[in-house]
Amino acid sequence: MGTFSRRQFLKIAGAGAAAAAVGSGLSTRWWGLDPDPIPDPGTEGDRVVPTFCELCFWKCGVLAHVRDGVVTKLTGNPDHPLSRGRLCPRGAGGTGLLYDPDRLKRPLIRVEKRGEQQFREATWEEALDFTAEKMLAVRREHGPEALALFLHGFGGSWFKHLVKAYGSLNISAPSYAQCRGPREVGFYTTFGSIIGSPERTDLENSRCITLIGSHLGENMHNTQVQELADALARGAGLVVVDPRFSVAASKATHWLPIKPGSDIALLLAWIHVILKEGLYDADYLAKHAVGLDELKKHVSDKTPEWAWTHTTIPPEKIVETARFIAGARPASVIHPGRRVTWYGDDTQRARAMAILNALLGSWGRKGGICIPSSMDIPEYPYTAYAHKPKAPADMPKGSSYPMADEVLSSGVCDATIPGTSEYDIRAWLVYGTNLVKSLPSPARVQEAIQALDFLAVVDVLPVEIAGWADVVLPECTYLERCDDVYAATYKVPFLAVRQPVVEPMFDSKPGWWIAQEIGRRIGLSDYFPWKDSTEYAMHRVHAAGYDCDDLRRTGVIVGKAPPAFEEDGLELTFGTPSGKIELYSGQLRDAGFDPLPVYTPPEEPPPGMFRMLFGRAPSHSFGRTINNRLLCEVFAENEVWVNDRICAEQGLTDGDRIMLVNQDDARSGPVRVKATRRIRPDCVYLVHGWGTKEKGLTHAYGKGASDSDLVTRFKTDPIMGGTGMNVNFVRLERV
Ligand SMILES: Nc1nc2c(c(=O)[nH]1)N[C@H]1C(S)=C(S)[C@@H](COP(=O)(O)OP(=O)(O)OC[C@H]3O[C@@H](n4cnc5c(=O)[nH]c(N)nc54)[C@H](O)[C@@H]3O)O[C@H]1N2
Ligand SMILES: Nc1nc2c(c(=O)[nH]1)N[C@H]1C(S)=C(S)[C@@H](COP(=O)(O)OP(=O)(O)OC[C@H]3O[C@@H](n4cnc5c(=O)[nH]c(N)nc54)[C@H](O)[C@@H]3O)O[C@H]1N2
Ligand code: SF4
Ligand SMILES: [Mo]
Repeated sequence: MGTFSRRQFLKIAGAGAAAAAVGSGLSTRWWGLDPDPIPDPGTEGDRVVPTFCELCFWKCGVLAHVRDGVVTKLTGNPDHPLSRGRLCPRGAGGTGLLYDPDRLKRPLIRVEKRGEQQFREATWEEALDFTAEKMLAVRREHGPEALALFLHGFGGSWFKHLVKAYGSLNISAPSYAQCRGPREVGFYTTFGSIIGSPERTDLENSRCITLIGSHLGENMHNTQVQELADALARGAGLVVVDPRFSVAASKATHWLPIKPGSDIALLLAWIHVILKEGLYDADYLAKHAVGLDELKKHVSDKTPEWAWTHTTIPPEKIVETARFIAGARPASVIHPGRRVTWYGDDTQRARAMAILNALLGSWGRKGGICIPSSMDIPEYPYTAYAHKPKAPADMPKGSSYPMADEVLSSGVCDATIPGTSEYDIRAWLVYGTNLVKSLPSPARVQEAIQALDFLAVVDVLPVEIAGWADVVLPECTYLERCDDVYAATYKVPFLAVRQPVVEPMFDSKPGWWIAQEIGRRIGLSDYFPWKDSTEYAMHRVHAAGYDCDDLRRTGVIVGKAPPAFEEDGLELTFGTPSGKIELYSGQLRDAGFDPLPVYTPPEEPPPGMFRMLFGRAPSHSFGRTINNRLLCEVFAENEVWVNDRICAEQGLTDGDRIMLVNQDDARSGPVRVKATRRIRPDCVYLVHGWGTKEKGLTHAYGKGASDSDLVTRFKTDPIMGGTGMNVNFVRLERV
């Protein structure tokens, strides 16, 4: 095993005919996006099952309507604090996943036939025995820590449990080191708490909202978008800092088209103005913060004129926006962002944003950042994990990222390449994460995969990572299963339940069952005493003293919220070493890092090249929806945004097909040009997730370009190991 041709598209001997896409067409009507006069089925006679969404990780409450065994529409649960009666387009289009004819239908085992590799369908019995046998072999030969679990999504908890019981701590999600990790560390070192998910911003009460690249409105996290819309309707100010005229920018009071990678310079200049003009919340800082003098000294020369040379934003605009932002304090919030892995100095950018929030007095204040709470739901009682596991292998030899507070997926991937880390990872279990597209440096990911003894993938679709697997275990979708209960940490604490709306289609199975069956086969039955996931979840609900029937009927129980703001009588506390907000971070200093954020200009694009930026589209989640036929009716494929002046210079017109070729000669597939004034001339922009080479995704195949293929370089954040991925440059080549 481990030869070069490990990879093969999912070639299924004698694959059955595609199932009819029942339900498609019907649902589009319900989000008001389909102009065709489809007969309205109404709602009378529908069975309505409350559950929660898995089209992204916001976990909105859903009411699923079922008629004649078919899910006809998905609407937002009005009682659920995250959906408030609404879903985003992706959530409403969830039936496009349920009824996707390309879904994984049966377990698959890779076979090598006369030198040719392909998959054959297998029974669950066979696939699970095979998985168990491989996991036992890895443990016997290399120790349990040689198995790594990668995961994303709520259903991953069953596998986390399995792998902990097995004895490995190599459990990681790209949603940390490739997404929100630097933000958590930046805020943690300042306030002693992370931001977490759902974000604890109180946009609905804000009088001024500042978005540093977080493109709410395209980043479609439902509640935040609703709150942003409400705040704007009430007349709140909006400052958007983005090299691209985003949807949010189109609603903004001030749009600052910043030069990519120079945000720390802008933030330091804003801090400079706010300190110099005494616009900060002096009482709040006197009571809660340390390090103001050091901060004042640090930014004394970070004038708007200085920042202008780096950001290209005129000094008078920097002064005007600093006053605008400070004028609304404390109900003025610098949104912490979410995917902040941009340039490798991301923790420091997050620190600068945290410090600015502190100057505004917005942490723990209405319209700023709330102090969330959650309901106390006891664990299901099971045997304690027996092993004394080895520390994760995610830190490459000779380096350490001391402030990382979760395991780094990129680090575990690297540790799979022999000799890179303290010990080698030999097997991967991959749940709901498409590592080929979400980890940087595709070549390095391939090298790691080639070195594996065993790769098992649990997914719903034949995505890239499944094509590399030795065994593919088809999970049923979120509409066909019960998972654990969700006790959210939010402004209002709540408890939500995911319950099956229809029976699993094909021969797919829920993750809890797959994990339990593997557990039984590798001698971990004691860790899986529950009858099924419903019994598991309801045991917890019952133990917490809540009414299970009530929860199952309504889908959500909203708890009583303790005060979330200082104005409501909350006594603010901070989990930092000093017990105060640390404007100056002794913790970072002691670890050998800058105690106050320092700006270092990013590398310039080489002549004729443009910085490649990427982000989201409202109606898609990464690559997980590109095959969703309903959502593709709204947004069919990505385009590359190119400044219209550049287009004119290069003789390109809107709609031309080009290739993007990066600094290492990596190429995208052909993609249409969107010639626009809505982006700076020094960068181009793609919506992430497109450009699949998976033929099994029959609808998405060949559509759009993949940013992931072009992220051959990244810059690692020295503080916590996040991988800054906005550091690649592309040139435009005509097809
Ligand atoms: N519809 C939809 N919504 C989603 C998701 C989805 O897939 N689809 N995914 C969810 C997830 S997991 C995440 S992490 C979030 C990500 O969403 P966000 O955290 O909001 O955004 P990013 O992807 O980090 O950044 C994209 C924006 O940053 C701008 N940008 C790029 N470089 C710079 C720069 O140097 N400076 C500044 N100021 N701006 C810059 C880009 O032009 C773009 O508008 O979205 C979430 N919401
Ligand atoms: N180049 C580049 N890299 C990125 C990003 C980027 O914008 N560009 N974004 C980064 C960010 S913000 C994040 S959060 C990560 C996310 O990256 P990933 O963790 O890879 O998440 P997704 O892309 O959503 O992949 C989800 C996988 O889950 C599968 N899936 C969907 N539903 C289910 C289910 O119910 N059960 C199971 N078992 N599988 C399911 C889908 O088919 C898909 O294969 O990627 C990061 N990496
Ligand atoms: S934001 Fe949209 S996709 Fe995400 S959970 Fe909510 S409805 Fe689903
Ligand atoms: Mo993310």
